[in-house]
Amino acid sequence: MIKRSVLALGLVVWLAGGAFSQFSFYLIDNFEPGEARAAARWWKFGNLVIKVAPKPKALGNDLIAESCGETSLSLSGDSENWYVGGIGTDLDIPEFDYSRFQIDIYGTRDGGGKLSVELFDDDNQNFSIEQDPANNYMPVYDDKWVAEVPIQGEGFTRISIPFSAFRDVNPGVGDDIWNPVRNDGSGGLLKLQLVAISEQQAGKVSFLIDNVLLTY
Ligand SMILES: [Ca+2]
Ligand SMILES: [Ca+2]
Ligand SMILES: [Ca+2]
Repeated sequence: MIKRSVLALGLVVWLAGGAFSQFSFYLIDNFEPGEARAAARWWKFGNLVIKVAPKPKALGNDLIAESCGETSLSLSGDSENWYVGGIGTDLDIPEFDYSRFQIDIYGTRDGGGKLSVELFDDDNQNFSIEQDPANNYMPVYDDKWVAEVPIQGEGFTRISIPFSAFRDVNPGVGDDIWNPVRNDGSGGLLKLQLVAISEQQAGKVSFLIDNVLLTY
């Protein structure tokens, strides 16, 4: 009993340390009921169907699965030419001091594929990402950065991508420089999109995501 209290106290101290340390993480969403972040109002595009769902049971002890709480976001849908659809959210990060994007992904046997992580930074100093509906919604004045990650099988896989691994997919548009920090009137990093791509040209995806955050 004493042992357990000491352990619990240790955990509380550790958690408090994390909460107050200056450079810990920026939670975009963990999809827990009642914990929706102000910044995390997701929009949806394409054929993707999204819903908050109970977290699947883990096989045995699994620290990452435990960190996913009670509920996750389920994403599923059929693809047309590999493309299924995606979700996006605006980001509002006054003090940006992060070096990585992190997400936990729970795949399924038949619904694998890839997740395209897309970040947009403001390069024309107007706190807005202007996009061209006639050109696949590509930014007109700002950078779009992309990294693709495979969706593994069942269980939560924690993915941590350094921003240095993202590539600018619109060279010549924006300044082609990763500048997520707010300064000189630029809004810095303003938007995140997650786009699902199936394994087959006419296939489907089915997976869950959790703990979407920026960290270092
Ligand atoms: Ca802009
Ligand atoms: Ca660019
Ligand atoms: Ca830029």
